[in-house]
Amino acid sequence: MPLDKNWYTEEWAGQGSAISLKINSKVHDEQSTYQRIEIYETETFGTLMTLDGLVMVTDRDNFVYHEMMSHPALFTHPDPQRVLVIGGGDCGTLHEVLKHKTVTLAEQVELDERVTRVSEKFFPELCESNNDPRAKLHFADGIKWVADAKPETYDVIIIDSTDPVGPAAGLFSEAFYKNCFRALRPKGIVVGQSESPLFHADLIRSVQKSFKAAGFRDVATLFFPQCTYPSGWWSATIAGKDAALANFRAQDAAAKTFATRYYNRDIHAAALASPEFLRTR
Ligand code: AG3
Repeated sequence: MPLDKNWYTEEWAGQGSAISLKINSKVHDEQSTYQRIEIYETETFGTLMTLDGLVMVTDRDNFVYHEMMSHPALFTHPDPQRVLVIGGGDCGTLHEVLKHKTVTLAEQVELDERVTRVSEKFFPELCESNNDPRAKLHFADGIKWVADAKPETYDVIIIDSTDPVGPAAGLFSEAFYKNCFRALRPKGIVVGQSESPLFHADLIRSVQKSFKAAGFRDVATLFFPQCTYPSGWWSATIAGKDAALANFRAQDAAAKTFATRYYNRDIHAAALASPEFLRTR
């Protein structure tokens, strides 16, 4: 229920809370084969994209999410060359991945081509690297893509999904993580967005358990603020095929050759600290 017609509101079902952003205008509205894609110009958060009424990206705060979905994984792998992004149709994660000079191939597998086309128009800075010769954009089912991938194809797999409902639900399953495990080369790293620590702690625990059950040796959750997502507090769960996650390339992160606005070596270490209610070790 909107506060008034000049506000966009995402109500957080069952949580008695919501996020509202003051809107100047709605600039795009379409029903794609998969979902409703809407774009708004907000008063203070820049452009906003929602999918089926849920906040995906705003200009103002997407950097936190996209940097935390990519740099911790890439600075944990010793030499990330081949990277797969599942989902991520707005291309913000891809853009961060391509900042790493070691990367020779960054494949993105997004189900809904319309999300990418709309993002190219309304979020040009997220799509800036789409023409990088290392980037390959595929529009296909990520679950099937990973199931069909040759064993030991990728160094890093990033699961930049929507909430675990509808077509994205399978991206939170042990069966999918087993296929990720198989598709990763030795020393491979997988990371998936894992929702709000405050609202979805059970989901985070289940994602951690499923990664372990799928064979990953070390699993950890990264925590970071994301003020326009449910509860304003978000997470990504990272797993190492056969490597310990605490040994990230801290020196390289400290001496990184590209700009970030949130991620740095100390943020990386701090993000790995677990709240008491989610401690696993
Ligand atoms: N990833 C979406 C996270 C889920 C947000 N959930 C919500 N608003 N209820 C977004 C893709 C960004 N590349």
